[in-house]
Amino acid sequence: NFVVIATRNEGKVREFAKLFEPSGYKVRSLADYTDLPEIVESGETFAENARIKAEIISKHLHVPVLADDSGLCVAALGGDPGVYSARFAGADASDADNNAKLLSELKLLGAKDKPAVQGDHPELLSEASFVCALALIDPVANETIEAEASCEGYILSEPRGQGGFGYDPLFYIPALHKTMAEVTVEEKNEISHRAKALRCFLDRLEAK
Ligand code: ITT
Repeated sequence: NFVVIATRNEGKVREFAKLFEPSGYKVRSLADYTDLPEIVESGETFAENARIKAEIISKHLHVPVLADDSGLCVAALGGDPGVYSARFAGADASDADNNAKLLSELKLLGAKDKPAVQGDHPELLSEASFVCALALIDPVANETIEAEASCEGYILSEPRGQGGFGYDPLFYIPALHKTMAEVTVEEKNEISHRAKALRCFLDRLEAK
């Protein structure tokens, strides 16, 4: 038994693999297939982009496909980079490039737009949230199931930790006194946007 996830992001694959482990389902990603159609993430919302990815791949493979569109919304940047999180520093930007761009934008803002905690915690540059939208499309039954969730935190003034992916080294969770890159995959899966969205998604699937 396996679930096809329309992603090329290895960080997402690692987290989903752990989340599906108790159910006995293995995870397949786009890396396990060849000759796939091109995906253009032209949506304006996370939900739209998740549907686009699930639709293209499920139509091609003729099996139900789950897609994850996610990103970081930074309060001091008016919600950016949002749906552009993967391409914040350019089309082929690495995680390191995107993190560097985020810090430079926030440091440029300087004294204005500081979060409420700034007085006691000058190392916290802005409130932020990770958002994850999931869409499962079953092309045979012509059915779609969606879910979305977020995880709240702050952007730290310098990266910390080696785990996770993307913006995790800069995403600080006050309750843990750690960044998302300083926790294990299991710990991240207790609190992350992706894990919350998947739990909501599984509840909806079960209610069908
Ligand atoms: P796929 O479209 O192939 O799934 P992607 O990396 O391009 O891979 P998105 O378009 O959903 O995926 O962009 C998500 C970006 O948001 C991702 O590259 C990270 O930079 C960031 N992101 C999302 N979830 C994250 C998480 O749990 N931790 C850190 N950064 C995350």
